[in-house]
Amino acid sequence: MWFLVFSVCFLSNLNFSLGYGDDNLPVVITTWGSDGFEKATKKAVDATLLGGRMYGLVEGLSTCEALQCDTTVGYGGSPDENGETCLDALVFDAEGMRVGAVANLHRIRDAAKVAWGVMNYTKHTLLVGESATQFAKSIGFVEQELATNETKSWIESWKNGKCQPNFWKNVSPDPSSSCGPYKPNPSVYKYTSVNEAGYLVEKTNHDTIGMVVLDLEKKISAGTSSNGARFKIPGRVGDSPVPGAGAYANSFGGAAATGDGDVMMRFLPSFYTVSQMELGTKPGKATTKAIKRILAVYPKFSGAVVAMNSNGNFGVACANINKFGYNVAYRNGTVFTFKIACLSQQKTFSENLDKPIDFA
Ligand code: SD4
Repeated sequence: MWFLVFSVCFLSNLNFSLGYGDDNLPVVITTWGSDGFEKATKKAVDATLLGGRMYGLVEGLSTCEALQCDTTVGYGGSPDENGETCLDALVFDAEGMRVGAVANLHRIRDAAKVAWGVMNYTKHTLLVGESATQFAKSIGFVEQELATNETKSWIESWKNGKCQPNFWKNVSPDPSSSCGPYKPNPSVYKYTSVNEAGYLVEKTNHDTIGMVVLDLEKKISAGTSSNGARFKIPGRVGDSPVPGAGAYANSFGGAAATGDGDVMMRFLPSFYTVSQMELGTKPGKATTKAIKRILAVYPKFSGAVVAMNSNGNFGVACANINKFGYNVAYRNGTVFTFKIACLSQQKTFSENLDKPIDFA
């Protein structure tokens, strides 16, 4: 039976229904198909059984942070230009639309738990930067260095490689071949109509666990944890901690995103996906529509959205990633990892697809 489940999903990669009764709840879906992400997915199911959907979500996200999933969640990964790792996280409970988030969090490892702290101990939604660190300390989190020796070596080789890649444009010296400091070019307005996706998302630089949890009562939580984009300009915040961009949930469904967050936060793909599901669109179609809206403006955009509705049907769509992995776990503890082909207008990716995507 599970083989059947796997095959159906792999071939269609658009929508999938559990085909199981409520005995399989809770169900959790997460982004990215490697080991740490799988462990986080399983942990989320187990913890949801113990303590409910928010506990499950936070334990799942925290598992990835502690394991430094692919070095791209949690401490040590994705240093900014100064070599510092800063964290973004969001937790979202559809019940009561309760949200907590932290962005550009310095020197605290437990971003998801601090985000939950924002939800539980304040009337705010999002705290940022050094002030978020002060908040975290005030509720008992320990301040510590997030950079590792590996982080330091990445920054050294980045500097030795003329600071490539980086996120500057319309500045001098030419950011595509030189390090800063940079100065703005005159006549900058002449250049600003060019739409460029910031970076290509792949295994070595993707950064986010996005998660949707459906609990025993078919209530939904969703969230993210990320160390952002590697070599970002200090102060940069991605889509992950932004409600509606990184994740979103309501009584109809939940969605979470990963990819080029500088572009994604302009489209609120998680909100859009959930809104589509609310209108009756199946999760796979809803995610595909969300991704296509971005591709229509940024054809080179790399990213993905995972979604689940309150019936436990799930769907995933992605763009310009060479086979996107995601995980689904059920109450019995089994984690299924799927790899799907992505929408793409770049031939190099279409050549590697398992099956042509239906763009209709
Ligand atoms: C960000 N969306 O900070 C995150 C990074 C990511 O796959 O998910 N990359 O832009």
